Amino acid sequence: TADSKTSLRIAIQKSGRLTDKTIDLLKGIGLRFDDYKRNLLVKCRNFDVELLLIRDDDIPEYVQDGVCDLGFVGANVTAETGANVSVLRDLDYGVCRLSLAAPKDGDIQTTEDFDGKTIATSYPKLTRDFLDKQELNANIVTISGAVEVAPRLEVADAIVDLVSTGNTLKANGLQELNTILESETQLIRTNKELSPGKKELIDKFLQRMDGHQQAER
Ligand code: PRT
Ligand code: ZN
Repeated sequence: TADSKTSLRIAIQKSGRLTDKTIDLLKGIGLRFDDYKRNLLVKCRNFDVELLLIRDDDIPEYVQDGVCDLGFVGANVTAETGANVSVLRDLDYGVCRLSLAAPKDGDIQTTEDFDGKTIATSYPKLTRDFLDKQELNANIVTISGAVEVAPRLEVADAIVDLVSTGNTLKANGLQELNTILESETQLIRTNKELSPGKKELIDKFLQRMDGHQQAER
């Protein structure tokens, strides 16, 4: 059928923290492609796969809409977009947490102290969900980067941001008070109905991934 000729389209981050590890993983399971740094859409030479290299923020929706069949993206991004996708595998890289933090020695020392305060974040949806669950009334200021300087600029009283080592918080005089979400890179799949050919390709792809991960242990 025409469908079985269609290759599997996989979204990965074009340039960022997840890019090298995702490329390494794909090479590790035997996929061969060249020139992935210069092209947006890269065909695999030995497997019915093409890679779409895009910003990580766009990956969950592209997979939701079926523009891509699979995607490698942080659980934090999928959760924030609220995209309707399935998680096929949790992977062991890109591990971090989304946390509430406030100036050390300031007037915010516990979660309750956030009531009536202003929080800067790039994760307004997850922050709102958390505040609602805790029945806290805080204002959210959405900013796209350099969130950790917002308290010093007096743009906000506190922040919600990703943390891995904690060094960035420390360097900005902030202390972590609550974890909102634990995150890692995930392999996600579209919930759109796929052709039998594509389903077969996904099964093959997963077999390779699982074999690779067992071999690594
Ligand atoms: O351009 P594009 O939109 O694709 O990339 P991006 O700039 O949005 O994302 P990028 O490449 O920075 O991160 C991609 C993904 O890596 C995130 O969505 C997370 O899933 C994961 N990840 C893991 C992290 C971190 N660890 C992390 N530490 N993403 C960001 N950080 C930042 C954090 O925002 C803070 O500024 O690192 C700083 C904190 O690090 P520590 O080690 O000092 O605590
Ligand atoms: Zn991004």
